[in-house]
Amino acid sequence: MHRSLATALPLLVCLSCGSGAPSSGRADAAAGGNGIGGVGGGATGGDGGARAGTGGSAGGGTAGGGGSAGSTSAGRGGGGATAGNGGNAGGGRGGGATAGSGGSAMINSAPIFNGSTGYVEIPDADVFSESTTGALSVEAWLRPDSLTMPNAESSGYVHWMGKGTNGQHEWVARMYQQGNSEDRANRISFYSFNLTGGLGAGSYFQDTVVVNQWIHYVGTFDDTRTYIFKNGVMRDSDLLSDYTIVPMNGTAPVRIGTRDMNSFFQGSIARVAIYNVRLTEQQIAAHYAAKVAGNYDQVVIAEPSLVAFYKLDESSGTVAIDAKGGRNGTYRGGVQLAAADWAPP
Ligand SMILES: [Ca+2]
Ligand SMILES: [Ca+2]
Repeated sequence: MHRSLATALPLLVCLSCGSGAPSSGRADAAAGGNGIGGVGGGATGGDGGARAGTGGSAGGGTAGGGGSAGSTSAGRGGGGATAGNGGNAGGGRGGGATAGSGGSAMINSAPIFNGSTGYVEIPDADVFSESTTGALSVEAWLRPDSLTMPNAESSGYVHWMGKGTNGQHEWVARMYQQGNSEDRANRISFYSFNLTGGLGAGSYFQDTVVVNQWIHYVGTFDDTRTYIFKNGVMRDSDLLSDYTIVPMNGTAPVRIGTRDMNSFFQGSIARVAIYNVRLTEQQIAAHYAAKVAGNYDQVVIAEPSLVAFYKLDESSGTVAIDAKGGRNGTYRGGVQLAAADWAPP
């Protein structure tokens, strides 16, 4: 079981319904209290915390595959970047590159979210809802800078990306923090909800998380199941029917760095991509390999099912460019642009 809450009211409902649930993957949409967990069955892909983390040190010197230099600060000196469409590169960190429609200059730059106020907001659109086509995939790279982020909610987790507000819940990405009351430290998960919130269906992996190390994440679902992938490998899948989830098209914005201001992510998030299909394991493995090989952006842009692509590599301004669909987002709350280097794990 895997539950959490959305509001005080559903909390009561959820607490009672949790005990009989057979499988893992449930979570409440609301900010309310989280239920008791457990590793639950039903996993297709290696549930539970058994697997070791990727370990290793995130330490310097990992070369960014995408062409800009590997060491952390290379490329930031120049300034004078020219932004494309909406980008507003302004000087500073550009390194002299000329940006295209992505509006940024540093190929591997990524923003740092401060864990308390910073996020990106993208207005609601049909392409962000599973029900538009019957499938949706959400892909991102995340680099947690803490295992005890200061603004957690409920049992001790943060929502680091999602589309959900009160009564308008659709999907969310979550990371549990050290010391959470459900013994789920390091769990990273993805959930699908009914608009009303309450219990959602979801999938997760729970490995050692290394601070400052990048993780490739894909959460995907259709009308039948949720799936989660880490670093190109499927780790878990769960049935929507276990929790009677029927995905719908709500009105909430998509947010990166938070879902609905009840918790905030501390660290960096890069390359958020949304697709109107359920990406296959082969596609996701190919994306991960492309990052290592240095042609990630090209591979993502070439996917016919891509509907939005936020590289989050802007170096100034408040516009988070959508390099695919033109549905630009807005940086809010003091996001530090181009403050991190997006590097493969
Ligand atoms: Ca599961
Ligand atoms: Ca909508």
